[in-house]
Amino acid sequence: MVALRGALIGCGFFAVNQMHGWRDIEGASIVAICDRDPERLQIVGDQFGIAKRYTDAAAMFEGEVLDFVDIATTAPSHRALVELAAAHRVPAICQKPFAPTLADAKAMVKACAEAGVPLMVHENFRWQSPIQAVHATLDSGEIGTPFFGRISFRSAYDVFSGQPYLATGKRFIIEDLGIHIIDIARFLLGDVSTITTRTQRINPAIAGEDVATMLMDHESGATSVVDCSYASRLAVEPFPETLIEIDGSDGTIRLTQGYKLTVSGKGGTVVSDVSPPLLPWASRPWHNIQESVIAIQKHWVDCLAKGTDPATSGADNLKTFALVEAAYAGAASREPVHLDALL
Ligand code: NAD
Ligand code: 89Y
Repeated sequence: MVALRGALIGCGFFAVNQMHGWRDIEGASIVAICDRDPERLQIVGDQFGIAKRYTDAAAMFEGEVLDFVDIATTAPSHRALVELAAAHRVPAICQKPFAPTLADAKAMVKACAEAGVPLMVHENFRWQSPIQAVHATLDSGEIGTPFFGRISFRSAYDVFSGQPYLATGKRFIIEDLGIHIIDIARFLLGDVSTITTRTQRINPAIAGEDVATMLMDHESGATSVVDCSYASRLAVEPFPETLIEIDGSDGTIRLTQGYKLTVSGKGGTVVSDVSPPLLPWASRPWHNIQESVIAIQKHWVDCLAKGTDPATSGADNLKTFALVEAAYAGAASREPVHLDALL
């Protein structure tokens, strides 16, 4: 197979995982990188042996023939970079959060649709193997029709040392982390019609909310609670595990700390270990997230080869992103927010 020629923009903290992923994937390779910070460009270029280096994304699109671009910058630059890719008719992957506002995200989806190029949001948490195992169990029909879910991420892990910008934004946990947990709720229980949200800030050293509790009505009739915290000191730090409870008409699913999956269903109770593999370049506790990076990258390569829409296409991710906007609006008003008004 001829490898797809990709370029990566943004050589920061998380991009290193994406570069490791691309190095291990058959069918695609990164031929050029870009960062406006020459120091980051050099570090990542040297680490992964990439000779073609640019400090300006426009110059890179002019200078390279690309099959796709992987945008790993933070949200403020996403719209301009996706629109640049669309203008050059280059398929694009864009890191989460998709954009600073829903209006930006909608414009990005439109630009790529009009250019006829695929757009995928790097919404990788649903690709974690424990989450895939929960999804497969639901698909099997073992617990019947789900009517309740709790998707929970509670931790006190210091995310600010690696990502200092997380401490300074007016918005924090819903936009940064809750977005993944909301997306998992959509992945498992379907699209959402209404969300009710409460937020708190417990850590006085940061600007945004570090606790969020959301109650969601799914179009399927199921109800879910999505709860996120970076202010919860537990006996054993669970970062970055998402814990899941789903109750269905014929049984229950529990994904508990330590990647233990308990399914009590039509065939009795089965307990299994759904720990993610520790890839050679990965490090605990991030290995769960790191493995999902490769999974979503493989999915992108498959989709480009087959001409199919990625599961977390830009259009799909508007529904996750709208929930983020709705959560902030509802936290401010203390009223439920209907999603159809936003989409
Ligand atoms: P970072 O600040 O460490 O890195 C971003 C890099 O992009 C910087 O080196 C910066 O110089 C560069 N950059 C910014 N604008 C640019 C532009 N216009 N052109 C070229 N380079 C530009 O940020 P990070 O922590 O690596 O986060 C990047 C993104 O990844 C964020 O959106 C974050 O939310 C996301 N992230 C995702 C996951 C996940 O699991 N999906 C985990 C962590 C972070
Ligand atoms: O930025 C966040 C993400 O996407 O996953 C975990 C994280 O790095 C910190 O909350």
